[in-house]
Amino acid sequence: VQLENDLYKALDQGGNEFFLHYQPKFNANTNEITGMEALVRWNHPKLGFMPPNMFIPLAEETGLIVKLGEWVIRQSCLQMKRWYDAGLTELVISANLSPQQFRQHDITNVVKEILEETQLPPENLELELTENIIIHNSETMLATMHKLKNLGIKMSIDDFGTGYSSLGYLKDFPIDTLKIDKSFIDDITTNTNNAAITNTIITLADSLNLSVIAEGVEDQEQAEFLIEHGCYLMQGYYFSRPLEAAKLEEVFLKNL
Ligand code: G
Ligand code: G
Ligand code: NA
Ligand code: MN
Repeated sequence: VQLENDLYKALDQGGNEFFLHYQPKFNANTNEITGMEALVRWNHPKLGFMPPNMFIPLAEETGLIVKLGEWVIRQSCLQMKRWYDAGLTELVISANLSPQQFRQHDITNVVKEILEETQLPPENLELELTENIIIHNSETMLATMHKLKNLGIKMSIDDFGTGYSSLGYLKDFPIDTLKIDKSFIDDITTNTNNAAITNTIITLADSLNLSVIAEGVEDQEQAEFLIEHGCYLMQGYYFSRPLEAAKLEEVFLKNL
């Protein structure tokens, strides 16, 4: 309860206890960074650095994720606009959209207003939807996805392969990218089942004309396996951990 109160207070005070780290995404073909995922961190006034696993689930349960998520999208767009203005017009910033956030009635307007306010071109923003959002296929859900997509943003399905979504519906979703869950990538070179699942997702994405990216890539063998099997977009500790903006610029955006 204390933590819940602190979270509420931190959000009420405008969010300056929060900050974002950015984990780059790479194209292993061109060796270029294509964008970055924003990941929220909380510097608690008494407890210090809080890992997201300690407050994201709480934020979800209490509904505070709506306000926190809005803060994340706004900060992501503000940061990406700075990079855009510095000439990095091809990069796409991704923010995670939680199920609660997706279900809030005015999510489309929230995103629309943030885009207008920050002047970030919509195609430079991606929302990562967890597969949980889409397992309960419904008209409302589909309508929300289309409204979001019609803003001109990109959308991906995060942690793909873990959520038992019905593959038959996938073709109806206005999405751009499938993000293969880390759990399959972990032992991709030793576990033939996970290798087969990964290949299936890559093939599926290809036949639906979607992009595919692997998350949680930790070593060269995994990267090589993915390239061999037609997945060139990757994210993971092998390339980079999530970094603060200044560090990301220093290491990966050298031409700034
Ligand atoms: O950032 P990792 O670094 O530790 O994140 C742990 C978990 O918290 C992941 O499941 C990640 O998706 C989630 N997470 C991090 N930032 C956000 C965010 O801004 N919104 C949501 N909904 N989840 C986030
Ligand atoms: O739920 P989501 O897919 O957004 O989770 C992102 C989480 O995964 C963050 O906690 C991020 O720090 C973590 N992560 C990203 N790349 C790797 C990796 O290569 N290995 C491990 N163990 N975690 C990673
Ligand atoms: Na994500
Ligand atoms: Mn994920």
